[in-house]
Amino acid sequence: MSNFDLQLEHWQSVFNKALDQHIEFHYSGNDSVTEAIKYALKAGGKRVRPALCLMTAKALGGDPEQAIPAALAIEFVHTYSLVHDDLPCMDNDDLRRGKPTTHKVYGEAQALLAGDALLTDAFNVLASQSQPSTGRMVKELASAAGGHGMVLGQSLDLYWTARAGASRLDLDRIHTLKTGRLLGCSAALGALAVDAPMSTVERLRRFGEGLGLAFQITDDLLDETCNTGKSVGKDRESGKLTYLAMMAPDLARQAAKSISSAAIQELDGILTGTSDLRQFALWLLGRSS
Ligand code: GRG
Repeated sequence: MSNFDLQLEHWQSVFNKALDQHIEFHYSGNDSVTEAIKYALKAGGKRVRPALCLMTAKALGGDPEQAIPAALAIEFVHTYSLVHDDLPCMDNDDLRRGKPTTHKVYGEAQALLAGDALLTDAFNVLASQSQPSTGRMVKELASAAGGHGMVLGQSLDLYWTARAGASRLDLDRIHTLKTGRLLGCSAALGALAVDAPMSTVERLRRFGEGLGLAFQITDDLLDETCNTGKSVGKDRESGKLTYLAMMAPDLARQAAKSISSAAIQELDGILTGTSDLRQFALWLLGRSS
């Protein structure tokens, strides 16, 4: 296990502890929607976005505890997006993280509601803090997740499924919106939580967005293996516009590398201690699950 794996495990465990506490306090009921919310939140994700958020707060010399509400809010939005993405009206997936998807266990209606609740509760968690940057953080998350961000990316992705004529620009736009915006937001919220100046927040947002795009290309490469916890090769079979539909695996790997290098350059010149973030970028690129 590398030093960085240990670092990541540390942030995952900090986050999972905070999540358990939040669940105990806010989702203690056992009604269907609450059970569906807990199932989706605890199904065992990599916690990449909260880890990036907490790591960013630390890299800027701040107290990562201050970024916990932001990390929770981001993971809530991410979890809602996966629950909705798996529904029959979207990707119609039976498996997520190697387990039955939320709608397979709780039914479509409760899964839809669980996603709605997670999205709304994310903003409750963020807005319940009283930091100078609270309003800015709410806006940052809304803009990354909403109709000019992840939702638009998802809509374009559905539009281009099984349809000819998309360009590389279309592909990059879809994934910058769908995956990049939330990773960019994770780094930006980590910076805002420790009151970093706007120029730093913007650089970190661009860093995260680049990582998101590289992450998606890696995800497409992994879709062809059996490691993702989703049905193998499903994206290609369903006519999804993937990087591998547009280029050979070697070229896709090269593209991910150069996008990731450009993202890492965003870190140059901002404060100190950004090496964990650099390692994070390299880890994302080389991940195998
Ligand atoms: C339904 C509005 C709406 C959006 C859905 C995130 C998303 C948009 C769809 C999920 C499908 C997908 C492959 C998205 C690309 C981003 C991605 C690789 C998500 C999976 O993220 P991981 O690997 O998941 O961080 P874990 O399970 O580790 O949390």
